[in-house]
Amino acid sequence: MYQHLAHGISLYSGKTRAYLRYKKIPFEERLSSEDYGQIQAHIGRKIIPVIITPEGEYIQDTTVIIDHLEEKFPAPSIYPDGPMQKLVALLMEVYGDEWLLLPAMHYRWHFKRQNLWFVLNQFGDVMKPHWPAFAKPLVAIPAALYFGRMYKPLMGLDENTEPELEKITEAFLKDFDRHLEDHDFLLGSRPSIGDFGLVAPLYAHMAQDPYPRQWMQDIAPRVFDWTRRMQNPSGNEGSFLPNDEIPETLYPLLARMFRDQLPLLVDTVRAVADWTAEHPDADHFPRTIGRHDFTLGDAHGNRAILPYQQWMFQRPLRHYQGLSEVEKQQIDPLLKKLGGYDGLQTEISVPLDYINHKLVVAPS
Ligand SMILES: N[C@@H](CCC(=O)N[C@@H](CS)C(=O)NCC(=O)O)C(=O)O
Repeated sequence: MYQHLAHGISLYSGKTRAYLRYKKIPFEERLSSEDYGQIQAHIGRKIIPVIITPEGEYIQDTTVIIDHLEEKFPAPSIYPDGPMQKLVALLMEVYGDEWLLLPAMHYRWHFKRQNLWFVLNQFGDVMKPHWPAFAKPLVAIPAALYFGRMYKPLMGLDENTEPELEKITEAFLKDFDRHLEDHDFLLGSRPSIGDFGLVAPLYAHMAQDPYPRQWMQDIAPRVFDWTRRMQNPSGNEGSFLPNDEIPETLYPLLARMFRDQLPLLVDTVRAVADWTAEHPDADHFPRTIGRHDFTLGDAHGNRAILPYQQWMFQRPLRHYQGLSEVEKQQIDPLLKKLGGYDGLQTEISVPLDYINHKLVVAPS
């Protein structure tokens, strides 16, 4: 039996929970202050979700957890065999994990009047699960004050960028909803790593917190249903589309990722190389390494640079750059049309690895 140290209110927990259920891997989910103590001791910081394997190993980071379990439970794989579908799935994982985090934080914390009571109760349940219900929200106030403020400067959200983020998120939800008219998941009737990446922000927070939940049900009811399908798989999931097909209804999602997120990922690669040259003695990367400017629709913002995002970006990049010339000839016209071609030529001069829960320069 695997232990899933996770919680319903936690965005990334929704990714691993959906995966564990889809793969029918026996697990127990729990989270208490004692668990957090163990997480601190084994991982070095209080972060969820964490998996404890039947052998007692602690694993953190949803991507590391999933890839560890994919080796043990290979079928049905969540990585498509088709090179194009695999690229799209890996790109959508990065988009869900690292970009849709912005709307997830915004739609939780900016709409406090509608969300705060729900969030305080959930946070209180994590922090003091055995306290009486009336007292739980009180204990959560300091944490809510912290999370409710820290994300804005980190993610470059302010009165200029927030309205643009809302427009972009609405367009994304409507496009994804349109796609789900014809398909159960991104690439057919079987979920891929891309679906698991997207469901992290789209379940908790977007399809659970009162304000975005109602909004999603109104403007993108199929996306709402998909979040439920992802969290409660029927067990009958089928297959990826034949012939490595990428449905045209995914083009707007990819184009949006290439326009909004890809420039930031490319600039993060540059910043990681610069930082490494400036800190030759550092044995691992801090969470942030300075700040960079970005564009969101018609607005300009400034946000923290997260080297972790390079590590995630390396996954689609390595896959794409490892393809044969023949495979690339099939893929490149679409990448050019949607605006992703140049970004995917990025050369990583300082590859990163995630070792002992720390980001380090990959050993050569
Ligand atoms: N990239 C990580 C992100 C995990 C993460 O940020 N988890 C949140 C809860 S949803 C957390 O515990 N944050 C506390 C922290 O980062 O210190 C993953 O995929 O596991």
